[in-house]
Amino acid sequence: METQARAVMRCDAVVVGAGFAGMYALHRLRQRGLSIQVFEAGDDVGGTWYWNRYPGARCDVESVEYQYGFSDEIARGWTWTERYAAQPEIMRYADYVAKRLDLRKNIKFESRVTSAIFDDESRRWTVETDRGDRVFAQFCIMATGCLSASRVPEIAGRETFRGPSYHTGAWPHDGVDFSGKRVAVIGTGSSGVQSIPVIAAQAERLFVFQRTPNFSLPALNAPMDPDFVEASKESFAADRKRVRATNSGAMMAANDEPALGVTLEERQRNFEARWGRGGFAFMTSYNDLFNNIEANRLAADFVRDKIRKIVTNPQIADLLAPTNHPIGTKRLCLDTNYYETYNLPHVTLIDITQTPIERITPGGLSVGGREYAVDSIVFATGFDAMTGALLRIDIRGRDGLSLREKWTGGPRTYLGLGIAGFPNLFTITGPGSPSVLVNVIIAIEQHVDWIADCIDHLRANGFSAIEAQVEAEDRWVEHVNQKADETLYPLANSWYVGANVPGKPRVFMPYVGGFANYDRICAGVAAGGYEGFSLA
Ligand code: N01
Repeated sequence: METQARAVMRCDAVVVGAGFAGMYALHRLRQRGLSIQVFEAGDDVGGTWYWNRYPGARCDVESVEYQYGFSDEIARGWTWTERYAAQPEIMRYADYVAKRLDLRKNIKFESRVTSAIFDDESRRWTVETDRGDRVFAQFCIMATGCLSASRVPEIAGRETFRGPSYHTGAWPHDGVDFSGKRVAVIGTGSSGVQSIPVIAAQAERLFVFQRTPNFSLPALNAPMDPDFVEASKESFAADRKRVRATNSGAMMAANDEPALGVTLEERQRNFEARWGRGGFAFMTSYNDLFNNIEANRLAADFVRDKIRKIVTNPQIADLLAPTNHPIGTKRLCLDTNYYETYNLPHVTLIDITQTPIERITPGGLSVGGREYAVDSIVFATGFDAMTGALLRIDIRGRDGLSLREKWTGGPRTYLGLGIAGFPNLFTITGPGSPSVLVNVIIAIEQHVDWIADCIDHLRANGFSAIEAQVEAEDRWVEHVNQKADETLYPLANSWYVGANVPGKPRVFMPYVGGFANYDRICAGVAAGGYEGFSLA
Protein backbone atom coordinates (compact mmCIF):
# COMPACT_ATOMS: atom_id res chain seq x y z
CA MET A 1 0.00 0.00 0.00
CA GLU A 2 1.29 3.43 -0.86
CA THR A 3 2.32 5.84 1.80
CA GLN A 4 2.04 9.49 1.06
CA ALA A 5 3.79 12.35 2.74
CA ARG A 6 1.76 14.70 4.90
CA ALA A 7 1.24 17.76 2.84
CA VAL A 8 -0.92 20.70 1.99
CA MET A 9 -2.48 19.72 -1.29
CA ARG A 10 -4.72 21.15 -3.93
CA CYS A 11 -7.05 19.08 -6.01
CA ASP A 12 -10.35 19.32 -7.80
CA ALA A 13 -12.28 17.13 -5.41
CA VAL A 14 -11.84 15.50 -2.05
CA VAL A 15 -13.77 12.29 -1.53
CA VAL A 16 -14.35 11.29 2.08
CA GLY A 17 -14.44 7.52 2.49
CA ALA A 18 -13.19 4.58 0.42
CA GLY A 19 -16.15 2.27 0.71
CA PHE A 20 -18.12 1.32 -2.37
CA ALA A 21 -19.31 4.91 -2.82
CA GLY A 22 -15.87 6.48 -2.46
CA MET A 23 -14.24 3.90 -4.71
CA TYR A 24 -16.69 4.49 -7.51
CA ALA A 25 -16.63 8.28 -7.07
CA LEU A 26 -12.85 8.21 -7.36
CA HIS A 27 -12.97 6.12 -10.51
CA ARG A 28 -15.74 8.04 -12.23
CA LEU A 29 -14.43 11.54 -11.45
CA ARG A 30 -10.85 10.65 -12.26
CA GLN A 31 -12.09 9.30 -15.58
CA ARG A 32 -13.66 12.70 -16.22
CA GLY A 33 -10.30 14.36 -15.75
CA LEU A 34 -10.56 15.62 -12.17
CA SER A 35 -7.70 15.39 -9.71
CA ILE A 36 -8.98 13.55 -6.65
CA GLN A 37 -7.81 12.93 -3.12
CA VAL A 38 -9.65 10.28 -1.14
CA PHE A 39 -9.29 9.99 2.64
CA GLU A 40 -10.20 6.80 4.43
CA ALA A 41 -10.11 6.07 8.17
CA GLY A 42 -9.43 2.35 7.71
CA ASP A 43 -6.22 0.92 6.32
CA ASP A 44 -7.88 -0.42 3.19
CA VAL A 45 -10.89 -0.02 0.92
CA GLY A 46 -14.28 -1.60 1.67
CA GLY A 47 -16.00 0.87 3.98
CA THR A 48 -18.72 -0.76 6.04
CA TRP A 49 -17.41 -4.20 5.06
CA TYR A 50 -13.96 -3.26 6.25
CA TRP A 51 -15.29 -2.59 9.75
CA ASN A 52 -18.10 -5.14 10.09
CA ARG A 53 -16.08 -8.33 10.49
CA TYR A 54 -18.26 -9.88 13.16
CA PRO A 55 -18.91 -13.64 13.01
CA GLY A 56 -21.58 -14.40 10.44
CA ALA A 57 -21.30 -11.02 8.65
CA ARG A 58 -22.80 -11.59 5.27
CA CYS A 59 -24.57 -9.46 2.71
CA ASP A 60 -28.35 -9.69 2.64
CA VAL A 61 -28.60 -8.71 -1.01
CA GLU A 62 -27.80 -11.54 -3.40
CA SER A 63 -24.19 -11.52 -4.58
CA VAL A 64 -25.02 -11.23 -8.27
CA GLU A 65 -26.90 -8.03 -7.47
CA TYR A 66 -24.56 -6.63 -4.82
CA GLN A 67 -21.78 -5.62 -7.15
CA TYR A 68 -20.90 -2.69 -9.35
CA GLY A 69 -22.82 -2.51 -12.60
CA PHE A 70 -20.89 0.24 -14.40
CA SER A 71 -18.49 -2.17 -16.08
CA ASP A 72 -19.56 -5.42 -17.66
CA GLU A 73 -15.90 -6.33 -17.87
CA ILE A 74 -15.44 -6.00 -14.12
CA ALA A 75 -18.61 -7.99 -13.50
CA ARG A 76 -17.49 -10.76 -15.87
CA GLY A 77 -14.07 -10.92 -14.28
CA TRP A 78 -15.41 -11.75 -10.83
CA THR A 79 -17.03 -15.01 -9.72
CA TRP A 80 -19.10 -15.13 -6.53
CA THR A 81 -19.03 -18.38 -4.60
CA GLU A 82 -22.16 -18.06 -2.46
CA ARG A 83 -25.69 -16.81 -2.99
CA TYR A 84 -25.10 -14.21 -0.25
CA ALA A 85 -21.44 -13.28 -0.01
CA ALA A 86 -19.77 -13.36 3.38
CA GLN A 87 -17.77 -10.36 4.55
CA PRO A 88 -14.32 -11.76 3.57
CA GLU A 89 -15.50 -12.44 0.02
CA ILE A 90 -16.89 -8.90 -0.28
CA MET A 91 -13.52 -7.56 0.88
CA ARG A 92 -11.81 -9.67 -1.78
CA TYR A 93 -14.19 -8.20 -4.34
CA ALA A 94 -13.41 -4.64 -3.15
CA ASP A 95 -9.70 -5.48 -3.47
CA TYR A 96 -10.25 -6.87 -6.97
CA VAL A 97 -12.00 -3.67 -8.08
CA ALA A 98 -9.40 -1.45 -6.40
CA LYS A 99 -6.64 -3.30 -8.26
CA ARG A 100 -8.44 -3.37 -11.60
CA LEU A 101 -8.99 0.38 -11.45
CA ASP A 102 -5.74 1.21 -9.68
CA LEU A 103 -7.65 3.12 -7.04
CA ARG A 104 -5.28 2.97 -4.08
CA LYS A 105 -2.83 5.48 -5.52
CA ASN A 106 -5.32 8.29 -4.85
CA ILE A 107 -6.44 7.10 -1.43
CA LYS A 108 -4.78 8.10 1.81
CA PHE A 109 -5.55 5.44 4.39
CA GLU A 110 -5.67 5.64 8.17
CA SER A 111 -6.67 9.27 7.79
CA ARG A 112 -9.97 10.35 9.29
CA VAL A 113 -11.42 13.59 8.02
CA THR A 114 -12.10 15.87 10.97
CA SER A 115 -13.29 19.04 9.26
CA ALA A 116 -14.42 20.44 5.93
CA ILE A 117 -14.73 24.21 5.81
CA PHE A 118 -15.96 26.27 2.87
CA ASP A 119 -14.24 29.55 2.10
CA ASP A 120 -16.69 32.07 0.61
CA GLU A 121 -14.07 34.08 -1.21
CA SER A 122 -12.06 31.38 -2.96
CA ARG A 123 -15.07 29.06 -3.19
CA ARG A 124 -12.84 26.24 -2.05
CA TRP A 125 -13.26 23.60 0.62
CA THR A 126 -10.47 23.07 3.12
CA VAL A 127 -10.51 19.49 4.30
CA GLU A 128 -8.37 18.38 7.24
CA THR A 129 -7.62 14.97 8.70
CA ASP A 130 -6.48 13.64 12.05
CA ARG A 131 -3.09 12.98 10.40
CA GLY A 132 -2.47 16.66 9.81
CA ASP A 133 -3.33 16.70 6.11
CA ARG A 134 -4.92 19.80 4.69
CA VAL A 135 -6.40 19.87 1.18
CA PHE A 136 -7.96 22.72 -0.77
CA ALA A 137 -10.54 21.50 -3.22
CA GLN A 138 -13.32 22.86 -5.34
CA PHE A 139 -15.64 19.96 -4.56
CA CYS A 140 -16.15 17.96 -1.41
CA ILE A 141 -17.85 14.61 -1.85
CA MET A 142 -19.10 12.81 1.21
CA ALA A 143 -18.94 9.07 0.63
CA THR A 144 -19.18 8.48 4.35
CA GLY A 145 -21.78 5.69 4.31
CA CYS A 146 -25.19 5.43 5.89
CA LEU A 147 -24.29 2.85 8.52
CA SER A 148 -20.73 3.66 9.44
CA ALA A 149 -20.97 5.60 12.71
CA SER A 150 -21.19 2.74 15.20
CA ARG A 151 -22.86 3.32 18.56
CA VAL A 152 -22.29 1.76 21.93
CA PRO A 153 -25.15 2.78 24.21
CA GLU A 154 -24.64 4.51 27.52
CA ILE A 155 -25.18 1.74 30.03
CA ALA A 156 -24.12 2.46 33.61
CA GLY A 157 -20.93 0.69 34.64
CA ARG A 158 -19.82 -0.12 31.09
CA GLU A 159 -16.23 0.91 31.81
CA THR A 160 -16.09 -1.36 34.87
CA PHE A 161 -16.44 -4.59 32.87
CA ARG A 162 -13.37 -6.76 33.37
CA GLY A 163 -13.51 -8.77 30.16
CA PRO A 164 -13.28 -7.74 26.53
CA SER A 165 -16.21 -6.10 24.79
CA TYR A 166 -16.74 -5.66 21.08
CA HIS A 167 -19.00 -3.70 18.76
CA THR A 168 -20.09 -5.63 15.67
CA GLY A 169 -19.34 -2.58 13.53
CA ALA A 170 -15.73 -2.27 14.74
CA TRP A 171 -14.72 -5.90 15.01
CA PRO A 172 -11.07 -6.90 15.64
CA HIS A 173 -9.32 -7.78 12.40
CA ASP A 174 -7.81 -10.99 13.69
CA GLY A 175 -11.18 -12.30 14.88
CA VAL A 176 -12.37 -13.39 18.31
CA ASP A 177 -12.45 -16.92 19.65
CA PHE A 178 -15.44 -17.43 21.94
CA SER A 179 -14.70 -21.12 22.64
CA GLY A 180 -15.36 -21.97 26.26
CA LYS A 181 -16.62 -18.45 26.99
CA ARG A 182 -19.81 -17.08 28.46
CA VAL A 183 -20.92 -14.37 26.08
CA ALA A 184 -23.56 -11.63 26.20
CA VAL A 185 -24.95 -10.22 22.95
CA ILE A 186 -26.89 -6.98 23.28
CA GLY A 187 -29.06 -6.17 20.27
CA THR A 188 -31.14 -8.17 17.83
CA GLY A 189 -31.00 -6.17 14.59
CA SER A 190 -29.30 -7.55 11.46
CA SER A 191 -25.86 -7.71 13.09
CA GLY A 192 -27.17 -9.52 16.17
CA VAL A 193 -29.33 -11.88 14.13
CA GLN A 194 -26.39 -12.83 11.91
CA SER A 195 -23.81 -13.18 14.65
CA ILE A 196 -25.88 -14.93 17.34
CA PRO A 197 -26.02 -18.38 15.63
CA VAL A 198 -22.29 -18.31 14.88
CA ILE A 199 -21.31 -17.16 18.37
CA ALA A 200 -23.67 -19.78 19.83
CA ALA A 201 -21.85 -22.48 17.87
CA GLN A 202 -18.62 -21.53 19.66
CA ALA A 203 -19.52 -20.22 23.07
CA GLU A 204 -20.06 -22.29 26.17
CA ARG A 205 -22.97 -20.08 27.21
CA LEU A 206 -24.78 -17.33 25.32
CA PHE A 207 -27.11 -14.71 26.76
CA VAL A 208 -29.01 -12.58 24.24
CA PHE A 209 -30.42 -9.32 25.57
CA GLN A 210 -33.38 -8.33 23.43
CA ARG A 211 -35.04 -4.93 23.64
CA THR A 212 -37.11 -5.24 20.45
CA PRO A 213 -37.64 -8.47 18.54
CA ASN A 214 -37.12 -8.03 14.82
CA PHE A 215 -38.67 -9.92 11.94
CA SER A 216 -36.15 -12.15 10.24
CA LEU A 217 -36.56 -14.11 7.02
CA PRO A 218 -34.52 -17.15 6.00
CA ALA A 219 -31.61 -16.30 3.70
CA LEU A 220 -31.31 -19.87 2.43
CA ASN A 221 -27.72 -19.15 1.58
CA ALA A 222 -25.98 -21.80 -0.54
CA PRO A 223 -22.92 -22.27 -2.69
CA MET A 224 -23.39 -20.71 -6.10
CA ASP A 225 -24.30 -23.07 -8.93
CA PRO A 226 -21.54 -22.58 -11.56
CA ASP A 227 -24.07 -22.69 -14.42
CA PHE A 228 -26.11 -19.96 -12.72
CA VAL A 229 -22.98 -17.84 -12.26
CA GLU A 230 -22.11 -18.11 -15.94
CA ALA A 231 -25.67 -17.36 -17.02
CA SER A 232 -25.84 -14.36 -14.71
CA LYS A 233 -22.63 -12.99 -16.20
CA GLU A 234 -24.13 -13.29 -19.66
CA SER A 235 -27.28 -11.45 -18.69
CA PHE A 236 -25.66 -9.07 -16.20
CA ALA A 237 -25.79 -5.84 -18.22
CA ALA A 238 -29.37 -6.41 -19.30
CA ASP A 239 -30.42 -7.44 -15.78
CA ARG A 240 -28.86 -4.35 -14.25
CA LYS A 241 -30.58 -2.11 -16.78
CA ARG A 242 -33.90 -3.74 -15.98
CA VAL A 243 -33.37 -3.44 -12.22
CA ARG A 244 -32.51 0.24 -12.51
CA ALA A 245 -35.92 0.77 -14.05
CA THR A 246 -37.74 -0.69 -11.04
CA ASN A 247 -38.81 1.08 -7.88
CA SER A 248 -37.64 -1.75 -5.65
CA GLY A 249 -34.19 -1.80 -7.24
CA ALA A 250 -34.26 -5.59 -6.93
CA MET A 251 -34.21 -8.44 -9.45
CA MET A 252 -37.05 -10.44 -7.98
CA ALA A 253 -40.23 -9.17 -9.59
CA ALA A 254 -42.65 -7.52 -7.20
CA ASN A 255 -46.15 -8.92 -7.36
CA ASP A 256 -48.37 -6.04 -8.33
CA GLU A 257 -51.58 -7.15 -6.66
CA PRO A 258 -52.94 -6.44 -3.20
CA ALA A 259 -52.79 -9.09 -0.49
CA LEU A 260 -56.40 -8.35 0.37
CA GLY A 261 -57.49 -9.00 -3.23
CA VAL A 262 -56.76 -12.73 -3.21
CA THR A 263 -58.17 -15.72 -1.33
CA LEU A 264 -56.66 -16.96 1.90
CA GLU A 265 -55.40 -20.13 0.20
CA GLU A 266 -53.82 -18.23 -2.65
CA ARG A 267 -52.12 -15.83 -0.26
CA GLN A 268 -50.81 -18.64 1.89
CA ARG A 269 -49.43 -20.38 -1.20
CA ASN A 270 -47.70 -17.22 -2.39
CA PHE A 271 -46.26 -16.36 1.04
CA GLU A 272 -45.04 -19.93 1.38
CA ALA A 273 -43.43 -19.90 -2.08
CA ARG A 274 -41.60 -16.65 -1.40
CA TRP A 275 -40.57 -17.73 2.10
CA GLY A 276 -39.24 -20.94 0.55
CA ARG A 277 -37.25 -18.97 -2.01
CA GLY A 278 -35.38 -17.12 0.75
CA GLY A 279 -34.48 -13.45 0.98
CA PHE A 280 -36.39 -10.20 0.95
CA ALA A 281 -38.60 -11.25 -1.96
CA PHE A 282 -41.14 -12.17 0.70
CA MET A 283 -41.92 -8.48 1.22
CA THR A 284 -42.81 -7.96 -2.42
CA SER A 285 -45.35 -10.79 -2.31
CA TYR A 286 -48.04 -8.10 -2.59
CA ASN A 287 -48.09 -4.43 -3.42
CA ASP A 288 -49.83 -3.24 -0.26
CA LEU A 289 -47.68 -4.70 2.50
CA PHE A 290 -45.99 -1.38 3.21
CA ASN A 291 -49.05 0.82 3.12
CA ASN A 292 -52.01 -1.20 4.33
CA ILE A 293 -51.90 -2.24 7.96
CA GLU A 294 -54.31 -5.11 7.43
CA ALA A 295 -52.31 -6.53 4.51
CA ASN A 296 -49.14 -6.08 6.52
CA ARG A 297 -50.67 -7.96 9.46
CA LEU A 298 -51.32 -10.96 7.19
CA ALA A 299 -47.65 -11.10 6.21
CA ALA A 300 -46.57 -10.53 9.82
CA ASP A 301 -48.89 -13.31 11.04
CA PHE A 302 -47.36 -15.67 8.50
CA VAL A 303 -43.86 -14.95 9.81
CA ARG A 304 -44.94 -15.09 13.46
CA ASP A 305 -46.44 -18.54 12.76
CA LYS A 306 -43.13 -19.62 11.25
CA ILE A 307 -41.26 -18.42 14.34
CA ARG A 308 -43.64 -20.35 16.60
CA LYS A 309 -43.11 -23.48 14.52
CA ILE A 310 -39.33 -23.22 14.69
CA VAL A 311 -38.87 -22.26 18.34
CA THR A 312 -39.83 -25.14 20.59
CA ASN A 313 -40.39 -23.19 23.84
CA PRO A 314 -43.67 -21.27 23.33
CA GLN A 315 -42.70 -18.52 25.79
CA ILE A 316 -39.43 -17.88 23.98
CA ALA A 317 -41.25 -18.00 20.64
CA ASP A 318 -43.64 -15.34 21.92
CA LEU A 319 -40.77 -13.12 22.95
CA LEU A 320 -39.14 -13.53 19.54
CA ALA A 321 -42.32 -12.85 17.54
CA PRO A 322 -42.50 -9.07 17.00
CA THR A 323 -45.83 -7.43 17.70
CA ASN A 324 -44.88 -3.80 18.26
CA HIS A 325 -44.26 -2.77 14.64
CA PRO A 326 -45.56 -3.71 11.21
CA ILE A 327 -43.32 -6.17 9.40
CA GLY A 328 -40.67 -4.45 7.28
CA THR A 329 -40.95 -1.06 9.00
CA LYS A 330 -37.81 -1.80 10.98
CA ARG A 331 -35.11 -3.03 8.62
CA LEU A 332 -35.83 -6.72 8.05
CA CYS A 333 -33.13 -9.24 8.82
CA LEU A 334 -32.06 -12.27 6.81
CA ASP A 335 -30.75 -15.15 8.82
CA THR A 336 -29.24 -18.57 8.82
CA ASN A 337 -30.58 -20.62 11.75
CA TYR A 338 -31.39 -17.58 13.90
CA TYR A 339 -34.62 -18.82 15.46
CA GLU A 340 -33.28 -22.39 15.66
CA THR A 341 -30.47 -21.10 17.89
CA TYR A 342 -32.95 -20.50 20.73
CA ASN A 343 -33.65 -24.24 20.88
CA LEU A 344 -30.08 -24.84 22.05
CA PRO A 345 -29.78 -25.54 25.78
CA HIS A 346 -26.86 -23.16 26.32
CA VAL A 347 -28.61 -20.15 24.73
CA THR A 348 -30.81 -17.90 26.87
CA LEU A 349 -32.98 -15.05 25.65
CA ILE A 350 -33.41 -12.23 28.14
CA ASP A 351 -36.31 -9.90 27.48
CA ILE A 352 -35.33 -6.33 28.34
CA THR A 353 -38.41 -4.69 26.84
CA GLN A 354 -39.83 -3.73 30.21
CA THR A 355 -36.73 -4.02 32.37
CA PRO A 356 -33.65 -2.50 30.70
CA ILE A 357 -30.11 -3.56 31.50
CA GLU A 358 -29.57 -1.84 34.87
CA ARG A 359 -25.84 -1.85 34.75
CA ILE A 360 -22.76 -3.56 33.53
CA THR A 361 -20.69 -4.89 36.38
CA PRO A 362 -17.08 -6.10 36.44
CA GLY A 363 -18.32 -9.66 35.95
CA GLY A 364 -21.40 -9.30 33.77
CA LEU A 365 -24.74 -7.59 33.32
CA SER A 366 -27.49 -6.96 35.76
CA VAL A 367 -31.16 -6.96 34.76
CA GLY A 368 -34.18 -6.91 37.06
CA GLY A 369 -31.97 -7.49 40.07
CA ARG A 370 -30.43 -10.61 38.52
CA GLU A 371 -26.76 -10.83 37.55
CA TYR A 372 -25.70 -12.61 34.36
CA ALA A 373 -22.04 -13.57 34.66
CA VAL A 374 -20.20 -13.35 31.34
CA ASP A 375 -16.63 -13.27 30.03
CA SER A 376 -17.27 -11.10 26.95
CA ILE A 377 -19.89 -8.63 25.77
CA VAL A 378 -20.86 -8.10 22.14
CA PHE A 379 -22.61 -4.83 21.40
CA ALA A 380 -24.74 -5.45 18.30
CA THR A 381 -26.29 -2.08 19.00
CA GLY A 382 -26.15 -0.47 15.59
CA PHE A 383 -25.31 2.92 14.23
CA ASP A 384 -26.10 6.58 14.31
CA ALA A 385 -27.51 5.99 10.85
CA MET A 386 -27.45 8.27 7.83
CA THR A 387 -26.44 11.46 9.62
CA GLY A 388 -23.92 10.22 12.23
CA ALA A 389 -20.90 9.91 9.94
CA LEU A 390 -21.50 13.38 8.48
CA LEU A 391 -22.12 15.10 11.79
CA ARG A 392 -19.01 13.61 13.39
CA ILE A 393 -17.08 15.82 10.92
CA ASP A 394 -17.03 19.56 11.54
CA ILE A 395 -18.63 20.67 8.26
CA ARG A 396 -19.09 24.40 7.72
CA GLY A 397 -20.58 25.96 4.62
CA ARG A 398 -21.24 29.49 3.45
CA ASP A 399 -20.92 32.21 6.11
CA GLY A 400 -19.55 29.66 8.54
CA LEU A 401 -22.89 27.80 8.77
CA SER A 402 -22.29 24.53 10.56
CA LEU A 403 -24.05 21.38 9.38
CA ARG A 404 -24.64 20.38 13.00
CA GLU A 405 -26.56 23.62 13.56
CA LYS A 406 -28.42 23.35 10.29
CA TRP A 407 -29.54 19.81 11.08
CA THR A 408 -30.50 20.30 14.74
CA GLY A 409 -34.11 19.53 13.80
CA GLY A 410 -33.09 16.61 11.57
CA PRO A 411 -31.41 16.31 8.17
CA ARG A 412 -32.48 18.65 5.36
CA THR A 413 -31.20 18.05 1.84
CA TYR A 414 -32.24 18.54 -1.73
CA LEU A 415 -32.53 15.08 -3.34
CA GLY A 416 -30.15 13.72 -0.70
CA LEU A 417 -27.41 15.13 -2.94
CA GLY A 418 -27.00 18.78 -2.05
CA ILE A 419 -27.54 20.97 0.99
CA ALA A 420 -28.55 24.64 0.93
CA GLY A 421 -25.73 26.71 2.42
CA PHE A 422 -23.07 24.15 1.41
CA PRO A 423 -21.93 24.90 -2.15
CA ASN A 424 -20.07 22.20 -4.07
CA LEU A 425 -20.62 19.67 -1.31
CA PHE A 426 -22.30 16.47 -2.44
CA THR A 427 -23.54 13.61 -0.31
CA ILE A 428 -23.63 10.12 -1.79
CA THR A 429 -26.72 8.21 -0.62
CA GLY A 430 -27.46 11.06 1.77
CA PRO A 431 -30.64 11.43 3.82
CA GLY A 432 -33.52 12.20 1.49
CA SER A 433 -32.40 9.64 -1.12
CA PRO A 434 -33.49 5.98 -1.50
CA SER A 435 -30.07 4.71 -0.30
CA VAL A 436 -30.72 2.19 2.47
CA LEU A 437 -34.15 1.21 1.13
CA VAL A 438 -32.73 -0.27 -2.06
CA ASN A 439 -29.63 -2.16 -3.15
CA VAL A 440 -27.18 0.49 -1.98
CA ILE A 441 -24.70 -0.18 -4.80
CA ILE A 442 -27.32 0.78 -7.37
CA ALA A 443 -28.12 3.89 -5.33
CA ILE A 444 -24.39 4.75 -5.13
CA GLU A 445 -23.86 4.42 -8.87
CA GLN A 446 -26.86 6.57 -9.67
CA HIS A 447 -25.64 9.31 -7.30
CA VAL A 448 -22.04 9.26 -8.45
CA ASP A 449 -23.05 9.37 -12.13
CA TRP A 450 -25.36 12.30 -11.41
CA ILE A 451 -22.60 14.16 -9.55
CA ALA A 452 -20.07 13.48 -12.33
CA ASP A 453 -22.50 14.79 -14.96
CA CYS A 454 -23.24 17.81 -12.79
CA ILE A 455 -19.56 18.68 -12.46
CA ASP A 456 -19.13 18.25 -16.23
CA HIS A 457 -22.03 20.61 -16.76
CA LEU A 458 -20.53 23.22 -14.43
CA ARG A 459 -17.18 23.05 -16.18
CA ALA A 460 -18.60 23.07 -19.67
CA ASN A 461 -20.64 26.16 -18.89
CA GLY A 462 -18.08 28.12 -16.95
CA PHE A 463 -19.68 27.79 -13.51
CA SER A 464 -17.55 27.37 -10.43
CA ALA A 465 -20.17 26.54 -7.83
CA ILE A 466 -23.52 24.84 -7.38
CA GLU A 467 -25.73 25.06 -4.32
CA ALA A 468 -29.18 23.75 -3.47
CA GLN A 469 -31.78 26.48 -3.05
CA VAL A 470 -33.57 26.64 0.29
CA GLU A 471 -37.03 26.55 -1.33
CA ALA A 472 -36.12 23.46 -3.37
CA GLU A 473 -34.73 21.83 -0.26
CA ASP A 474 -37.89 22.67 1.73
CA ARG A 475 -40.08 21.23 -1.01
CA TRP A 476 -37.96 18.08 -1.18
CA VAL A 477 -38.01 17.54 2.60
CA GLU A 478 -41.78 17.95 2.52
CA HIS A 479 -42.06 15.47 -0.35
CA VAL A 480 -39.84 12.93 1.45
CA ASN A 481 -42.03 13.23 4.57
CA GLN A 482 -45.22 12.99 2.59
CA LYS A 483 -44.03 9.84 0.82
CA ALA A 484 -43.06 8.29 4.16
CA ASP A 485 -46.46 9.21 5.63
CA GLU A 486 -48.17 7.29 2.84
CA THR A 487 -46.51 4.15 4.21
CA LEU A 488 -46.42 2.27 7.49
CA TYR A 489 -42.71 3.01 8.02
CA PRO A 490 -43.18 5.90 10.47
CA LEU A 491 -45.07 3.56 12.85
CA ALA A 492 -41.87 1.85 13.96
CA ASN A 493 -39.19 3.10 16.30
CA SER A 494 -36.47 2.33 13.80
CA TRP A 495 -33.08 3.74 12.91
CA TYR A 496 -34.80 5.04 9.75
CA VAL A 497 -36.36 7.67 12.07
CA GLY A 498 -33.35 7.92 14.39
CA ALA A 499 -35.26 6.30 17.27
CA ASN A 500 -32.24 4.21 18.33
CA VAL A 501 -30.20 7.29 19.27
CA PRO A 502 -31.49 9.07 22.37
CA GLY A 503 -32.24 12.73 21.59
CA LYS A 504 -31.98 12.33 17.80
CA PRO A 505 -34.80 14.26 16.07
CA ARG A 506 -37.47 11.91 14.77
CA VAL A 507 -37.39 12.33 10.99
CA PHE A 508 -37.90 9.59 8.41
CA MET A 509 -34.54 9.91 6.65
CA PRO A 510 -34.50 7.79 3.47
CA TYR A 511 -36.69 8.50 0.42
CA VAL A 512 -39.37 5.87 0.12
CA GLY A 513 -40.82 7.01 -3.22
CA GLY A 514 -39.03 4.28 -5.20
CA PHE A 515 -35.68 4.05 -6.94
CA ALA A 516 -36.88 4.47 -10.54
CA ASN A 517 -39.13 7.41 -9.62
CA TYR A 518 -36.27 9.04 -7.77
CA ASP A 519 -33.87 8.44 -10.65
CA ARG A 520 -36.35 10.11 -13.01
CA ILE A 521 -36.66 13.11 -10.68
CA CYS A 522 -32.88 13.53 -10.50
CA ALA A 523 -32.54 13.18 -14.28
CA GLY A 524 -35.32 15.74 -14.76
CA VAL A 525 -33.57 18.20 -12.44
CA ALA A 526 -30.36 17.84 -14.46
CA ALA A 527 -32.14 18.06 -17.82
CA GLY A 528 -33.85 21.25 -16.65
CA GLY A 529 -30.48 22.94 -16.08
CA TYR A 530 -30.22 21.82 -12.43
CA GLU A 531 -33.57 23.15 -11.29
CA GLY A 532 -33.63 23.99 -7.63
CA PHE A 533 -29.88 24.59 -7.58
CA SER A 534 -28.15 27.96 -7.94
CA LEU A 535 -25.18 27.91 -10.31
CA ALA A 536 -22.56 30.59 -9.83
O1 N01 B 1 -28.20 -2.33 14.20
P1 N01 B 1 -29.76 -2.13 14.54
P2 N01 B 1 -27.53 -3.49 13.34
N1 N01 B 1 -30.07 -1.59 25.20
O2 N01 B 1 -29.90 -0.68 14.89
C1 N01 B 1 -30.51 -2.76 20.26
C2 N01 B 1 -27.42 -2.98 8.07
N2 N01 B 1 -26.79 -4.27 8.20
O3 N01 B 1 -26.06 -3.26 13.38
O4 N01 B 1 -34.56 -2.07 18.27
C3 N01 B 1 -30.48 -2.70 24.59
O5 N01 B 1 -30.63 -2.69 13.49
C4 N01 B 1 -31.64 -2.32 19.38
O6 N01 B 1 -32.87 -2.36 20.05
P3 N01 B 1 -34.11 -1.44 19.52
C5 N01 B 1 -28.92 -3.15 8.01
O7 N01 B 1 -29.45 -2.13 7.22
C6 N01 B 1 -26.82 -5.07 7.12
O8 N01 B 1 -28.02 -4.80 13.71
O9 N01 B 1 -33.53 -0.06 19.29
N3 N01 B 1 -30.54 -2.87 23.28
C7 N01 B 1 -31.50 -3.33 18.24
O10 N01 B 1 -32.05 -4.57 18.59
C8 N01 B 1 -29.29 -2.99 9.45
O11 N01 B 1 -30.62 -2.64 9.69
C9 N01 B 1 -26.30 -6.31 7.21
O12 N01 B 1 -35.07 -1.49 20.63
C10 N01 B 1 -30.15 -1.85 22.51
C11 N01 B 1 -30.00 -3.48 18.12
O13 N01 B 1 -29.44 -3.05 19.36
C12 N01 B 1 -28.33 -1.93 9.89
O14 N01 B 1 -27.12 -2.23 9.22
C13 N01 B 1 -25.75 -6.77 8.38
C14 N01 B 1 -29.69 -0.65 23.06
C15 N01 B 1 -29.42 -2.62 17.04
O15 N01 B 1 -29.95 -3.01 15.82
C16 N01 B 1 -28.08 -1.87 11.37
O16 N01 B 1 -28.03 -3.19 11.88
C17 N01 B 1 -25.72 -5.93 9.47
C18 N01 B 1 -29.66 -0.54 24.47
N4 N01 B 1 -29.28 0.59 25.08
C19 N01 B 1 -26.24 -4.69 9.37
N5 N01 B 1 -29.36 0.18 22.04
C20 N01 B 1 -26.35 -7.18 6.04
O17 N01 B 1 -26.09 -6.86 4.90
C21 N01 B 1 -29.61 -0.49 20.91
N6 N01 B 1 -30.09 -1.72 21.18
C22 N01 B 1 -26.77 -8.49 6.31
